[in-house]
Amino acid sequence: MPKFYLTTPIYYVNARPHLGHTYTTVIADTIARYKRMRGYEVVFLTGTDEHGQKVERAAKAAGVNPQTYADRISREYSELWKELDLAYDRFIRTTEDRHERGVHRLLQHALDAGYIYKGHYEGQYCVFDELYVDDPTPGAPCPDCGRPTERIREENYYFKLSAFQERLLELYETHPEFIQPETRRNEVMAFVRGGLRDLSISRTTLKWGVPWPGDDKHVLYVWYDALTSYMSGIGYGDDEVQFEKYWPADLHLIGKEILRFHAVYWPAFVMAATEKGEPLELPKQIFAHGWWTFAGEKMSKSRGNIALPQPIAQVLGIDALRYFLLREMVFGQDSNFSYESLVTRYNSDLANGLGNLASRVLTMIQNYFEGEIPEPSAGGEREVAVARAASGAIAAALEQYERYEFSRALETIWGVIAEVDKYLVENKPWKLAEDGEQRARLGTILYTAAEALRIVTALAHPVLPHTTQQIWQQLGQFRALASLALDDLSWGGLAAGTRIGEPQAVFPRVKKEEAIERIETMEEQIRNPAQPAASAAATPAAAAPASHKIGIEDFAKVEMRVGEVKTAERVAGADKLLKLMVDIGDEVRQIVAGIAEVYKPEELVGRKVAVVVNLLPRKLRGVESNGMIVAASVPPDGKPVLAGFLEEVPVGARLK
Ligand code: ME8
Repeated sequence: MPKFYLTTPIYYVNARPHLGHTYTTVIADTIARYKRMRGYEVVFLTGTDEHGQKVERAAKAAGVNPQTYADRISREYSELWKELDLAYDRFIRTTEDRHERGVHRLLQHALDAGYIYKGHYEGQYCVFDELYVDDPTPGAPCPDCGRPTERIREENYYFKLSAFQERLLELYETHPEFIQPETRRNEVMAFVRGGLRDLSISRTTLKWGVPWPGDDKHVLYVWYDALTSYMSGIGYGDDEVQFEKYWPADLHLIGKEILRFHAVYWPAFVMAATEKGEPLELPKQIFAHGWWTFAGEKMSKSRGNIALPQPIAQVLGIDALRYFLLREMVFGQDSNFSYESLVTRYNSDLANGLGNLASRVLTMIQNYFEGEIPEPSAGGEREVAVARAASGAIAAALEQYERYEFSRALETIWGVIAEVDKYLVENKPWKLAEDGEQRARLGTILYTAAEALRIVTALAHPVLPHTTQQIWQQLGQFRALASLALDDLSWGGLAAGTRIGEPQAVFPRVKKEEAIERIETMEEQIRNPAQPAASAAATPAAAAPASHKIGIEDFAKVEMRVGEVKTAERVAGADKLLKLMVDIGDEVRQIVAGIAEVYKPEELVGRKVAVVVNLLPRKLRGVESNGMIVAASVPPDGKPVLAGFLEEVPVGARLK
């Protein structure tokens, strides 16, 4: 079985993960799933970058030592990836011993080959980017982040990057696929042609790093350390059998801001170790994608203008988050993020598109053919056209996935959905069902639609792993969709007579304003759990990890009481909302709660609930709400389950 080894950047632990990090990890997960369906043995590595000044400073600001801080944020990353079901195979942390062994090994080969020497640096330095800056003016702005630089004088170990200029240019020329997309390759080539200067790869100004072997004063430059994780993460310096099996990396996925480190430094570090060490192959491809921006500015933790993935996944589902990220951004270019376009796409493409098609087709098979896929008779022109569209989409989408053109692959797949929608509207199977004479024709139409749905479902699986598996099962397919070989997918594979499962809606339509409000409220709660929502935006994102724990005095600010629901009714025009009158002891409050999809109004009357009574009043769908009913939000879709009491409790009692 051929192997495919791919990586995400290892993320800095100086602040919590946001939508930008999620984007890269979602792409990697999609490629991993796709490659598995094409018969590859895939290894997908991610991890955390835990050394360097940024982390040291962030830990200090949080009042803990760097290791404790790194442990905390690294866990946030791995837990978030699990929550989002991003199925990485390996996770590497640069503070692990196995990683340090790998770094020392790679470095030793470069030392042996004479590519490292001791020198001095005196000049401006950007602490934030850990970058030496050419401009000698005191306080000169960093060319990357614009922050003022500091003057430093250091004795350093230097890496002879200048010796690799020709070899790098040759690499880019002989392997045009090495840097993608093409425009980025041109930028890198122009940079390298402009001349390469040797690179300082040690620091004496900080302690938080991999120690320099045999020289205690120095730690390794964080980028030498971090890049080597792509090798240590699969066993370099630790488990040679694994390493031999998976190296070289087939794909390093990164954001465009770290392209130079990956396309210039990294291959040079590997080349340097090859000369006197073991023969190491170079990574095969570096793909630099664009940025998610918010109102035109890069979404970044230092700017604090970030969106978080969890509330989106909770309100719309994990697959909706994935779909949006991959459909909205042309891979390689920048894209602006907005909740408005997120929810619009959800409703148009997922609820009205795939979700609606699946439920229509399956329900008709259930109703007209007792849940059995009908036998098609020889199709006419229109059936041939649908079959041709679906077969053409298989070929096109596989090619597009192969080139990592996710938005185009999704357009191709959704083209089939549109074709089938049109086919159904034109042939009106619901009308034919009224006429017994038309049964054979009806069977052909529903077979054709179901078979196209099967193909769409299989093709969309790498992007929508959860919902497509649900539809797959509803189509009566019992082998896991992930184990389907995409190369075997072809028209006609659906067996007549297959019993379908119970049709269940995927991607229920949402009300735009309401969904956005829920996402934003949840986001504020995650960002700043101890603060009232109104002040959350003013808190710098970098400070958030420190506020994970709150003092009892913070908790005491939340006044929760036992309430009893007196009346309950639906809110007109809002599927999710109920208007409740709740007795909280000294008064009866009107509270609007987003629980209507789970609880019927009549079930709630007389029920004891936990109520937050000291929230500022707010309007939901124009109805004033004076408090909040406490409920568990159950993954994956955030279904609310009301908190309650097992013993008898008096109305108005305080929860502490
Ligand atoms: O750079 N849009 O870590 P990092 C799209 N530790 N992607 C984004 C993004 C945005 N607005 N913001 C972040 C580091 N990303 C180093 C990497 S690798 C050996 C060391 C993604 O935590 C994107 O993949 O700053 C970017 O390259 C990465 O997160 C940066 O993560």
